[in-house]
Amino acid sequence: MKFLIITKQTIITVLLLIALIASASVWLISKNGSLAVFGNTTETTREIEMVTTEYKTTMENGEEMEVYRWDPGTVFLEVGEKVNLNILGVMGKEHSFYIEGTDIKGVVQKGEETKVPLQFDEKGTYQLICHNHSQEEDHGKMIAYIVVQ
Ligand SMILES: [Cu+2]
Repeated sequence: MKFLIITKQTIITVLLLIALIASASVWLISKNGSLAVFGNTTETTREIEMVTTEYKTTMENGEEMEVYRWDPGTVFLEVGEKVNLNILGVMGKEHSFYIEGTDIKGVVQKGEETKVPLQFDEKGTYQLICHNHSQEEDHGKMIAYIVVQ
């Protein structure tokens, strides 16, 4: 008999607990849902891998000719897109570079990767120019083309 009296209160308590857990679950699920939507709209940064390479040849007169290149020589970006240009120094000891028409500059050293964050507001072709290898005696200038479209 004593047990029955307690049961009435227990049922109410259990019902209240169930209601509390249910509403908490609904709140958590909706919260997770909105987080997922937020995650989908977060801007992502695209990674583009680039290396420094070299072409070498021996001319008919026995002279050696070498040129340094950025590889790939052309990269494509969307206006406003966030990109990390990761340049790994493979050939050549050092490449000091700048991107024409911007404040972006840096150095790529052999065996090291240089991360260059990019974001352009205007369409156009921007030249990634190496100071060290853009003289007339370098035969081919070391330039990559960043095409923003
Ligand atoms: Cu260079």
